[in-house]
Amino acid sequence: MNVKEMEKQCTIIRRDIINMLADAGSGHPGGSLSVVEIMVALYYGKMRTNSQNPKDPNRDLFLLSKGHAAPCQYAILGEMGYFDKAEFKNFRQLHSILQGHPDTKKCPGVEASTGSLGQGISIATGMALGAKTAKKDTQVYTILGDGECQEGQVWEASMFAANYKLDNLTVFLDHNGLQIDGTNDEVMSLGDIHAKFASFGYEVFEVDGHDIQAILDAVNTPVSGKPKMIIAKTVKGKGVSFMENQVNWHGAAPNEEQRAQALKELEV
Ligand SMILES: Cc1ncc(C[n+]2csc(CCOP(=O)(O)OP(=O)(O)O)c2C)c(N)n1
Ligand SMILES: [Mg+2]
Repeated sequence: MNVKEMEKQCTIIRRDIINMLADAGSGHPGGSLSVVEIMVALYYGKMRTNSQNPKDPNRDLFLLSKGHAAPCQYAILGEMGYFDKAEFKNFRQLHSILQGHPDTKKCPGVEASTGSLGQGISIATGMALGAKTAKKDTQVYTILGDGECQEGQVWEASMFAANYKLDNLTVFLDHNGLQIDGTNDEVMSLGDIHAKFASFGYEVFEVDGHDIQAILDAVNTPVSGKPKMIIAKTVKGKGVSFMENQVNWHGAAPNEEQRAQALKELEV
């Protein structure tokens, strides 16, 4: 897909997210909508994937460390043919392959079960070291939330990634400024997050997290001997006017009226 096609795909993914959440009556719209361009750029514009053989040994690996944004990953995996899109209706239902947070035992294309904040990046660093040890050229990608960075485990994983020179690991920070119950600054300020990640040994980039070309440019910039951190400035709830930058849309589903309004704003 070229960038224009990916931009259009983002709208399709946003529509799927809204429909999944409205059908389920629960879930996390804000943080799902803020990562759409990052994940579309990775899945459609960068990673080696194989929807017909999700365990293809030559695939790259993606882990959603901020696992509550699962609807975005499910929308992409469904649109790419990892499973039947009819499954979208079963999001958050008992025994569904589409659990509220990604479940690697249930959902094809999900590399690890995530949702307990901090764990995804830790698993990603282990996978990146594993690939290097096996002398494979596997690239590992993960996305952190900014609230998630308040988890100590994020920093242990970062220290590990630098120590083992994991230049096959790319970490995105979805920097939307909001978390579950307020702004980052109201809850626990991240301070100079760029300097912090740089001091932990990352090569740090900053991009507009809704600019697919900028995301791909950062992803494609070669880095040697260091893990890569891409700080993506994003808008929580991006694409749906009444959800944008609203902390109360962290974990609430649209009702039927709100679904209709959102879909009207997301015409393909
Ligand atoms: C270890 C852990 N503690 C608490 C939660 C509950 N929780 C889910 S999302 C969230 C806020 C995360 O904020 P952020 O990382 O900024 O996510 P985003 O803004 O991208 O939605 C919290 C506290 C969790 N999933 N895991
Ligand atoms: Mg956030």
